[in-house]
Amino acid sequence: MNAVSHKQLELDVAIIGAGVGGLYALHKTRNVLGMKAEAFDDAGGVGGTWYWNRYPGCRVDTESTIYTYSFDLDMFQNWEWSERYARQPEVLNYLNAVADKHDLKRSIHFNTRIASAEWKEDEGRWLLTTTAGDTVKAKYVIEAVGLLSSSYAPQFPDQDKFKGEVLLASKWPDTAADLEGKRVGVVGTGSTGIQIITALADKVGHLHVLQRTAQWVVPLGIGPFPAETREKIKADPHGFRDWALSTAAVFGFDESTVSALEVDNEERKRVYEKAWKKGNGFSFLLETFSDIPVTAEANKTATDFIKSKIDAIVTDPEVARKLTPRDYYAKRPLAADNYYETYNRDNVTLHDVKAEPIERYTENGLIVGGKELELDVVIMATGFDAMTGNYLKIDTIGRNGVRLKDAWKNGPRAYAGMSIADFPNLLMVFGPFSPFTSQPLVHEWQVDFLCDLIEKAEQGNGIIETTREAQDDWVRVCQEGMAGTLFEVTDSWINGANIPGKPRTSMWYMGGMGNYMTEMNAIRDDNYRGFEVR
Ligand code: N01
Repeated sequence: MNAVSHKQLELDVAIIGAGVGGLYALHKTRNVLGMKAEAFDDAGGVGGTWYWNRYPGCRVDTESTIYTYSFDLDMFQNWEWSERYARQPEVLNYLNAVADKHDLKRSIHFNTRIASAEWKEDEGRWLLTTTAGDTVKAKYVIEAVGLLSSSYAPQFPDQDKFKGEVLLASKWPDTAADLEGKRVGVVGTGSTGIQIITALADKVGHLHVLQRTAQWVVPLGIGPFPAETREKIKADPHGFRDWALSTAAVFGFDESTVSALEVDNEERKRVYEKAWKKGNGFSFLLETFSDIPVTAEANKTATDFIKSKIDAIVTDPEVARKLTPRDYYAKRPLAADNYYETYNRDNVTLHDVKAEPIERYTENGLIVGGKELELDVVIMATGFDAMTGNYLKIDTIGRNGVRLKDAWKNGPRAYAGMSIADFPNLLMVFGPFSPFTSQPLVHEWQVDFLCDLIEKAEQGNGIIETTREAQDDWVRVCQEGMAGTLFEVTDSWINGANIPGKPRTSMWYMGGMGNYMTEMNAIRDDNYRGFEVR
């Protein structure tokens, strides 16, 4: 749809974002509820994070069987994923196929950024304004703006002097130069960085990894799509979906209920070896033992095991030392095949940029620890202003002139990950204080819940609010849940510590999806307790 065709558009539902959550929200509100719904996205196509993240090696690290919608039963049962962990082009292809099959694209305004949103109390409508100055009035706004979508790209001084290319992984350009044979620097060793590093090592001339903080990495277990899971889904799609949602992290396995400390060394080693062989970061963290993210003692059993793998795999002891983290294993768990093996290659050099910082660009590369590192390309894999970044980019003004950026100045506040006090009819898919899980099935679940709220509101005056008390209670429960984990004390995007100046705070419901659904179903049964639907 044309970016400027919506001057003074009037809608029932405006959806911001055409990624996984936004596409389903559009399908549900327009095709199922029959409302006048349209979506808006900055990108030139559907896919959200999968539209932008086209860097080499990009793929899901949730099994493809779980990284899917379930609402289209035929696609859920029969979509032929080629690999256990789908690559980015395949995920994007799938999302395009969903959008095409359900005729969604005609209702999406691409290349359109919503700059501001203002609640008009007297009209009971939101007034959205695009960066081009077009306006949209909508009764309900569903923000599906992405948890990990607002790129964080620190700039080193003198970038303009550099004659080579600087590429941002999360906004990878189609026009990116061929990297074959080049001297490439990768800044960042999170999920993005490790995928790039393992994908590029045997293609580039020399790879310089600029690592500030080492992370615990386990294998991913790349391989063909597991036929037995396909059969399971075909036989009982709803049963499979409901089981996946009943787990804590929605990663396609049941979390362990056994403490790492209640078994002996031999059994622990057996469990960790099995998980290492199978692959998958979330599985290693949560399917092995129940308390790795909870107590320092249990955590140490996991990190001791991974350290033993680093020492066994990496031939240069000094490189192995640099690759060994000092933190708990309590960030978003990382997984990539042959990650540590990569550092045995002659054309890969690891730089510890905490000890020897990146100072500035030169014409020919970067000054790192006082010395010039000659580079043709620098890849920034420096992460995201997670969870709150994209909400705060929209200047959002709620009831009585309350600005979202003020309401959230000490960290976000929200009810059930879906609604914010003082911002009526502004609904979020996977907003702050949502469960800490994989996303597509959870997005679907939340969109269904939001649509139940909308249907109920449509029988009345069309207003959905959240009470401040309910929001405060929810935030308190989430903060208490986070305080019981090592995620709280380990710097990462999960608690906002990765962004300079961002309030470091809990932003998650840590009780797991199963408990979240139980709680939300009880809220629904209790006449949508905490929501005021009028
Ligand atoms: O970002 P990150 P990401 N100088 O924040 C470093 C999802 N995802 O894009 O740790 C030097 O994890 C920073 O160093 P430090 C997934 O949920 C999923 O990799 O702050 N370095 C860190 O090493 C994931 O968790 C998939 O010291 C700097 C890195 O940049 C989330 O997205 C794939 C720096 C950022 O790591 C985010 O992952 C990709 C600086 N000035 C992403 N600033 C899959 O499904 C930052 N860093 C597999």
